[in-house]
Amino acid sequence: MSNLTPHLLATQFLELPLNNPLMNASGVWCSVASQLEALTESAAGAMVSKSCTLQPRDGNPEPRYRVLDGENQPFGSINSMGLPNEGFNYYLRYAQRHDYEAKPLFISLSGLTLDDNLTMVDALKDAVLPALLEINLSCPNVPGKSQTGYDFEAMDMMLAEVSSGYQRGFGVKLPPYFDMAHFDEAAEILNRYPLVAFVTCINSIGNALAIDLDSETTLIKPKDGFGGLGGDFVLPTALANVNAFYRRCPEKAIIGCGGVKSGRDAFLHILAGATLVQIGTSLLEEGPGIFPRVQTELAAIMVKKGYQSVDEFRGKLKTL
Ligand code: RRO
Repeated sequence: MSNLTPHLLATQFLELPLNNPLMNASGVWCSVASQLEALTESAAGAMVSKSCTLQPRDGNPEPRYRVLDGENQPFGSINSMGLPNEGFNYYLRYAQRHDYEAKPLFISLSGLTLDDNLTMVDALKDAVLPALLEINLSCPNVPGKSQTGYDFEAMDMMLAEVSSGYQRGFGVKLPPYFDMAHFDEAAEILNRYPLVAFVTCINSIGNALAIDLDSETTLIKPKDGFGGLGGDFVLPTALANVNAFYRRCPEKAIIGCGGVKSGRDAFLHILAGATLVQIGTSLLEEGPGIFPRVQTELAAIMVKKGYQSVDEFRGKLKTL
């Protein structure tokens, strides 16, 4: 990395100073303490833990993640992990010993019920930590459960209850939306809640089906092969959602997630309005060494274009 890079990429998220705008996507490299420690040591500017439930979960049967390797097809992944995690207390204990000087930590909660979320929110509040709370409204892979982000009434109630329980700023992880009326309605609900300080767009595109031509078989086992899509397939959908909520929620910060494997992709997310940019599939495939690579690529693009800070071009997307 050039000496210029840290200066060029330094930014702020909700007034927290960051060395750079890159972080992991929840679910990738963040399920156990050794992975969280590796992220702390990495060049990422921030980090988030695996979405957790009140009790530990094994998740769905394997194979439950497959990379789509980019040979004869776009690069990406399909997963139906089914929320495997060590349980809320494990991540709370990690959050109590995290080095916040090194980088901010987000804790992602994905309770199976509203009550479970409220129990975890209460405990996190009582712990009085500098960790940032994110509520995952968009896990696509728990059999029999639909995504809260696709049920606007349930989403409204979740935000009302978490706001009154937590009484501090927090964020939500949204599923992708595909209809202008849904962008409008979701944003209108989010804007009712001033404590919703940030919005992460997008979770994986839910319930895709990847098939192996030779064996005529699904690539993953759970849910007859249906799973969340990540990687190249989702970048344009992610950019649309980042930009849609950036335009509609001017008081909130946007975290971009989806299809980032290069400095170019990170630049596009920031141009669309993202303050932080998450890396999922590519981090899983490449490991935490991806952070300095993408930073170097992003800085090179900025130098070429004459930008001296990411704040200069955030949200400055031009239209025809
Ligand atoms: O664990 C998962 O199956 C999972 C979750 Br919680 C999520 O939010 N997004 C995803 O693609 N997989």
